[in-house]
Amino acid sequence: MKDDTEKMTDVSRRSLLGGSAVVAGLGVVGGASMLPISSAKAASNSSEVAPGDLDEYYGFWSGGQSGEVRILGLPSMRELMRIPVFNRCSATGWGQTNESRKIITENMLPRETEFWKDKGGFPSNGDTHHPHMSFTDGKYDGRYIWVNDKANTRVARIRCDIMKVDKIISVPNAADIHGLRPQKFPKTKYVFANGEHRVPLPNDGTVLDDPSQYHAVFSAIDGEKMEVAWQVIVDGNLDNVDADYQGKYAVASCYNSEEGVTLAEMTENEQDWAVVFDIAAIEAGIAAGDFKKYEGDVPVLDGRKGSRYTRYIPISNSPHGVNASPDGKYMMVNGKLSPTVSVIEMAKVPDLFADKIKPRDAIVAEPELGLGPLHTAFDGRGNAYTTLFLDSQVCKWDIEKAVLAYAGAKVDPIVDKIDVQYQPGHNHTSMGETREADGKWLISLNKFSKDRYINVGPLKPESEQLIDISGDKMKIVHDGPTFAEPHDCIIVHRSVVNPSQVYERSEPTFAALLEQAKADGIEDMEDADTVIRDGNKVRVYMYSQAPNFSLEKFTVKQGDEVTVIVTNIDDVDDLTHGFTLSNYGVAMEIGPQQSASVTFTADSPGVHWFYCQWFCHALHMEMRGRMLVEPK
Ligand code: CUK
Ligand code: CUA
Repeated sequence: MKDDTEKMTDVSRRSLLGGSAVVAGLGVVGGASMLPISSAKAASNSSEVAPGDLDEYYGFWSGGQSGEVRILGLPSMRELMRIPVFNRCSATGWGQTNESRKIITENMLPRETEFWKDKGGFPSNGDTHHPHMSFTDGKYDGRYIWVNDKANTRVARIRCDIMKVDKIISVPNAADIHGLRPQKFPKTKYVFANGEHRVPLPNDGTVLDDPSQYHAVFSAIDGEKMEVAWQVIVDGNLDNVDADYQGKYAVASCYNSEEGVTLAEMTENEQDWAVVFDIAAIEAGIAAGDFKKYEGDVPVLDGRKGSRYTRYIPISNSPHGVNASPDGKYMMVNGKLSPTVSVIEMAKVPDLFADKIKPRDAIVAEPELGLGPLHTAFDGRGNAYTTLFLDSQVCKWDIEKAVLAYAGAKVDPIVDKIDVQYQPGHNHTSMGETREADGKWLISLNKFSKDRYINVGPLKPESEQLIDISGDKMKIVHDGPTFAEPHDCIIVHRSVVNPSQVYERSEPTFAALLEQAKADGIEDMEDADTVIRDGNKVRVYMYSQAPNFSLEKFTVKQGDEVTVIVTNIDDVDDLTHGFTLSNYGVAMEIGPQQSASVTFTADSPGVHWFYCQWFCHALHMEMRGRMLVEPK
């Protein structure tokens, strides 16, 4: 590996030395208009955000196997918030409150509901990889962020006004959602989701160890309704995906064209492929009834080779990331085991579907960048930035030069390389997956931190590095450790996102609670200090206002099913209260103007203090009360 690294550095040095000759030569070949706009002004960003100053960008980070999504501020790289998604959160009660449990369980498939019935009701882990925001006209519109769960084949939606999940759906027929991207144009209608692993269809035990009967399934989710709109069976498997800037196509990578089940089988072929989906053809196919149904009442079309819904473009060798350039012209398919990135020209795709060109003719560039290209980001000035996993580098390259070189011109598209510490997976530029790519910041999400931080034991953090890309040369300006394991992120200008300070009382996620209160005769939760008994069901209504709960105590009987409903009537920003019930494993967040509830069985008799766990007032320690449980 060391030899390779040294070799690559040499190559990159040579390319850089040849840089001026390349530009001179290019003038002859392509004409002056082909020259990249130079950013030689040596612009430089400041990554310093002084205490009290605010960041310019929001970063939305997936949390990998932690199951969450995190919000960072950029360029300071301060972690601002964690959004529990597929995980169970001790701080906020996500996964425990009735409101979150409803969101988590309401769209489970019947077989899952059955499976999880005696196991807590739902899985409490997840594996988030790809958080992506909703688009309008190729730009972020600040409404939603969708994210996949590879571990349990789900997709969640985060509402950006409250920065909480409002929908989670299970995807039938597919296995293990990995790649995920929303449509960019005209407005996100579909969220495309790749079922990475091949399984039998239906996967009910009738087929087991016969991989020839396994399938990978591509899904289009209606992002507004949060329902699977349609699915397509493909050959091979599905890794990453991106949508074009016209709303017409999606492109997914496949690293297992072999349809193997062992490592040796999956890596056997020199070439795999990218599969292109024609959205209009698929919608026409559904209208014409050309589909079958399996689980979940979803039309499933056959998009295997020879179908009119798809085209397969051969790509060497086990490709991974798929990234649309912000001008909408190209789709980059990153080689992984091949040192190349294959550039699909989207304008050629209609000819591909019309069979006027061969699949490989849609490729207009294939620069050799270094070892292990995984993902590519863009600066909006014609440059691409590709992570090289094996070389532990980011390679900056000129897209148009790569196109010229592929056509035979003697030009070197490589502009710059920088070492990152170590083994980068995803990278992302500020606004870089939108038409408004602004070329200021690049983040490299590195899988290994090794010696970069003081030792914390055998489990090391991952490492993320902030790179200034405003000048000709890339410059690392910040290292940050991170817990398992952000795969991907987006960097969104703060002007796009405008979250609330307090909850609206009309908030839909607790509307059902207010209905129940009304039925219990409580018109206004702001006056609630009521205990309703309904057989062995007890509903305890109280409000919180720093530093008080409206009930100093309440009494229930051992064995009662108790629901505690707390409304935070403070309407000051940042005045969150909590409700923790000692020795019952109960805790939840109640944000300003929020109502929240939790249900448990009072099977432990005696005196149990409840207290507020968000430090809210000088008398926060005194903000508590007693649950008295009478023994049977
Ligand atoms: S994947 Cu992890 S580095 Cu899940 Cu987008 Cu490429
Ligand atoms: Cu309310 Cu602490």
